[in-house]
Amino acid sequence: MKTSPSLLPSSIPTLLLVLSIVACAVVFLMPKGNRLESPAPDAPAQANEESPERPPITEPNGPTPEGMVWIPGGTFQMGTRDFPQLGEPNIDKIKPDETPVHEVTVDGFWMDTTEVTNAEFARFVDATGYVTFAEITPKREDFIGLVPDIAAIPEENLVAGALIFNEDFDRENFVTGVQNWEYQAWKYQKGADWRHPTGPESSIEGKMDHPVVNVVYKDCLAYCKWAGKRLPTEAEWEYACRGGAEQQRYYWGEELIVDGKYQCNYWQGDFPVDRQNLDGYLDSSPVKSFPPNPFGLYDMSGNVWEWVHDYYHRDYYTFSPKFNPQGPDKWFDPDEPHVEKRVTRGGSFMCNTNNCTGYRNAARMRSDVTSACFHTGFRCAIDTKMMASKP
Ligand SMILES: [Ca+2]
Ligand SMILES: [Ca+2]
Repeated sequence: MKTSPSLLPSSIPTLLLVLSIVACAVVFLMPKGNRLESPAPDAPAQANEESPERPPITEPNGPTPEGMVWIPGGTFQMGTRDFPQLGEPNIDKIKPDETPVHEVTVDGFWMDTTEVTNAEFARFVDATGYVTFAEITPKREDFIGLVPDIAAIPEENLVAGALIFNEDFDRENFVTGVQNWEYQAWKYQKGADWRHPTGPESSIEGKMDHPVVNVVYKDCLAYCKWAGKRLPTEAEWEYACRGGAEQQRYYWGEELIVDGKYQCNYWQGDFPVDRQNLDGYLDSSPVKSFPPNPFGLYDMSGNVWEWVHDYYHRDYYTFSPKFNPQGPDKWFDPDEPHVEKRVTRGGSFMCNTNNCTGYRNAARMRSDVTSACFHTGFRCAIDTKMMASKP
């Protein structure tokens, strides 16, 4: 395989759709709810709501909720300073959006010790009757502006589903070194949703302690509201992930494998042709299958990507406020400027050393807010203001 670009397949559906139509092949569809019409320009720095002069909150103002851990506030270096100089090899596949490294202070908060599991999500659905985005059949009008002629979309392709790995991708004609080459190994799977991670024939039976997947951003918000929690900001997420270790590659150290032991669930072998199962899991693993970080958080690296609060903006680190940054006011991904994107963090069982390396502490991902993917879930946070307002 040729050298790969650093683009990552987390915002796949739009491109799959367009490529498919251009190729007059099978059309993969992904509904696009609430898509905005115009791309977001570079966002200006937003004003801090709070003075950066006061010290961060380090003490909790209530008992630690079940299944969570208190993350004492503090200051850290967000991003990476390891972006290679011109001519140096980019072994870690670091992207420019991880730079510049900058000082950030966050207040203390509670964070879920694990990704939200199928069992937890099932309790939410049972209690509320909530229907996730991937379970809703898209309408033809959802694709206005995304395809040249929405009338040309075959009726049979307007189906609910999610994005999964395509085990049967075309190995003979597979090419790397072109933009978004990874998409060749993905497909839109009819009938894939949180109860059916890889399609209607699959199920979560026996996987209730695995992270829920195939949830989009607004599904996470609905769960959070029900649980009395919220999504962590990107800064909170990275601060919590690092576990107090400054500018370390991984929260356990600098080497991916320690004493022959795998530290997180990722993909071994060259993506996508060589799918080895050396860490014990080809896809998701039960939460807590790998050692926690110093804060007691599990699977911050690997297993499934985790939605966070912030819009994705490639250059956010150049204008991010120092104190409790909440993300930019608008998204900005120059590769797909019309697609509304939020950040996902931590990598997944699909990440590997030759492509994604999303399991690094500093790695960022841009994700289409309406992409349900079989490698993406979330975890929640509670801050001291929320705790103070609890009855
Ligand atoms: Ca694995
Ligand atoms: Ca994870």
